Amino acid sequence: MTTTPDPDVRTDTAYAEMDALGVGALWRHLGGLFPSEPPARAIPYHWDYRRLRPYMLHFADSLSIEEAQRRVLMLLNPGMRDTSATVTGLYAGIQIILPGEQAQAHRHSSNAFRYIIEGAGAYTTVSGERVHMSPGDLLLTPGWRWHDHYHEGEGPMMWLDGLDFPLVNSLDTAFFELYSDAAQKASVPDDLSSLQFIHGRLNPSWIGDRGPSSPIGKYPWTETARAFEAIADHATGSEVDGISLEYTNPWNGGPVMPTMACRVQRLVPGFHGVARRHTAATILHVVRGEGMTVVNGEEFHWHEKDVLAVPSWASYRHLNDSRTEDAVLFSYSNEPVVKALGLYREELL
Ligand code: GTQ
Repeated sequence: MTTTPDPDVRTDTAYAEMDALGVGALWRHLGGLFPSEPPARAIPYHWDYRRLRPYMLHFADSLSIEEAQRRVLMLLNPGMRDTSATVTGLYAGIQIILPGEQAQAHRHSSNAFRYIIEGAGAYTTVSGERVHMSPGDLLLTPGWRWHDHYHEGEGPMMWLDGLDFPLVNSLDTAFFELYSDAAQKASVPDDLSSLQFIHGRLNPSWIGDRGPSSPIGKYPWTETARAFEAIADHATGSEVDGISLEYTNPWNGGPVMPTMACRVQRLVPGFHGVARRHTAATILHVVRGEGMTVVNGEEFHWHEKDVLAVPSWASYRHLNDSRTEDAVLFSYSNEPVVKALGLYREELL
C-alpha cells in the first residue's frame, strides 16, 4: 500500500521541525541506541593514594568540617564527570576526619558503605548504633538510615566511601534530609549488630525486621583475617579472582545491599589471574600489597590504598608478581542491579 505524500512536509526541514515537536527519527540513531556491545562511558582509571593523601591533609587543615559537612575527595571517572560517578551507577570518595570532629547527621535514599583505610578511634552512628572503625573494617549504611561520624581518637582517620547515588539519581529517586541535631544519641549498645550477627551461620532469630539490606553494621577486619587464615592454603580459589570472599546479608546469603556487592580477595604470591569480562561495573581498592591489573590491555600498577575503576564489559586480569607477599583487594560492583534486571553476562577470555 502506498500513501499520498503530504505536500506541506519537506524532508529537508522535517528533522528540525520534528525536533521542535519532541520527535526524533529512530533510523538516524539506531547504532547509538542499540550498540552491538556496551559502549564504555566510564574508562578504566587508577587513583594513586600517595598522590591524593597530601590534598586530603591540606583540606583537613584548611577547611573546617562545619564548612565541608563531609570532607571528601570524590574519585571522578574522566568519562562520567557530569554525574560524579566513578563507574556506571557507583561512586567512590575518600573521606578524612580529624580528632574531635563531628560530621553532620543526615540520611539519603542512596545506599552507602565505608571501608576503613587509615587511623583509629572514630565511629559512625547508624540508626542509633555506634559502629567503631578500624582499618580493613567494612561498615554499612543502607539507604534512609540516619548516620553521622565522630572521631574521638588521635590523628587523622581516612576511609573509602562507596555509594550508589549515580544510579539513584539516574532513576530520579534521590531524597536527602539533615537530622535535627549534629549527632544522633546512642540508643543501643555500641557495635550491637556485629556482635549479634557476625558469628558463623547463627542468626538471632528473634529479630523480625528483615529488609533488603544486611542488618550488620560492621564486618570487622579481624573476621576477614580469620576467614583467610582458616582457608589458608587449603584452597586455591578461582582462576580469575584467587581466594575471593563475598560479604553477605545473613538473612539471604546475597549481597550486603540491593545495589552493591562487596568482596575481598587474596592474591597469593605469584598469582596470575585469567582475564575475563562481565557486565557489572567494578571498583577495586588495594588493602595491602602491590601488583598489577591489566584492563583492556592497559597495565595499571597499584600500591596499598589505591583505587581502580573497571567499567562494564572491560576485560581485566590481576597479577601479584611478589615472591613473598600477598596482595589483598577490596572491591564493590553493581552486580546485584545488573543481575536483578537479567542483564548480567560474563565470559573468560
Ligand atoms: O559520609 O554520608 O562520600 O553522604 C558522599 C556522600 C560520603 C557520607 C560521601 C555522603 C557521605
